[in-house]
Amino acid sequence: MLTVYSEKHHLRDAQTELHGGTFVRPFECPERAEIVLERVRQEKLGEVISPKDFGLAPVLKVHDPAFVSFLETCWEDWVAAGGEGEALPNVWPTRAMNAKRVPRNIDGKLGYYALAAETSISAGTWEAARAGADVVLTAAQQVLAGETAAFALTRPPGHHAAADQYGGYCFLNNAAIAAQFGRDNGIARAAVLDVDFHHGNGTQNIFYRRDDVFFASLHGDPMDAFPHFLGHAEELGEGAGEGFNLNFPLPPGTDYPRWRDALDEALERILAFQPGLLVVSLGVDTFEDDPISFFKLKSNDFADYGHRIGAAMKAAGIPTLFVMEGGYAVSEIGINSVNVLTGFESA
Ligand code: Q9C
Ligand code: ZN
Repeated sequence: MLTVYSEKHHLRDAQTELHGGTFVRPFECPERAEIVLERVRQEKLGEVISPKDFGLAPVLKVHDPAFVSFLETCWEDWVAAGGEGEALPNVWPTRAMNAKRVPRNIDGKLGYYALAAETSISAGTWEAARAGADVVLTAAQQVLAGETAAFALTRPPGHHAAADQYGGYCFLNNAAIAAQFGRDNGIARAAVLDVDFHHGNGTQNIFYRRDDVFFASLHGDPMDAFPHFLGHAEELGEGAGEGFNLNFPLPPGTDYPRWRDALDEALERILAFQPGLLVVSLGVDTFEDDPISFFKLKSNDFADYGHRIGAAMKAAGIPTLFVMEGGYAVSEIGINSVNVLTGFESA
């Protein structure tokens, strides 16, 4: 399997995350991608190539232009306004405010566009996120040109980012950008399977009213887990999109047999949809030792579920694009994510 990778992810190297009432070095750190790359090479997964520049057009098919401009200039606006640490929101347009305008002031803008407070915006964040979108688009193009599968080894992750919101370590929704790119390049129906521990609220929201992109997610029940306000089982899609959204919220302590049953059901529903492309939001924070999550998957389980995805997609001739999302047990992130890919290859 081909891997696409850009060194530019190093530009996303924030120093502060609000966690447990203190500032910590972010869980979503540059070593994550370095360790995955090392494992890709060690396991001889396949060639590793650099991304092409796709410009912003495919990003703007998914994201709001004013939101993208905000991300582009946020850091310099923050510094110009006297910010000393990294840019963080501190006020939100809550249910009681019914906001209709995007404020001019940077604190107002941060609150308007942020969905959570843990994720700081730092120098280089925009450039890294942009390069990450190019990584995913380059991998998507390979799959559309006939590759059975490809791996977009990208960070920062994307699945929490909505059309005009960032947070949960995510800025641009890489999986959604790829699915949309497929739609715009000859694929009538695309599916996104989100196996990250957290619900892919951004991806769900982007496609919620559409019947051309099916979204399925297995995740920690939002009653107990971030992002807390989306990802319930009764969210089935709206309007034309009704029936094209599928959530499996799972309780604390969920082990592999239970998780696998949900995966099998999701795969069945995806096959029934007959997509021309599958995008897998590949977070490995379902691992038993993940520091911020509560599922109990072991390293071997990742190979098993990779095999299941491979068996299902290969039998149906559906090309598959893996997009890196979360996973914060850094020392095991390479083993776990590459196990999914070699499991897929072995099917
Ligand atoms: N104090 C992804 O896996 N905070 N994002 C959770 C920890 C946010 C995870 C609470 C977690 C975001 C892509
Ligand atoms: Zn996650």
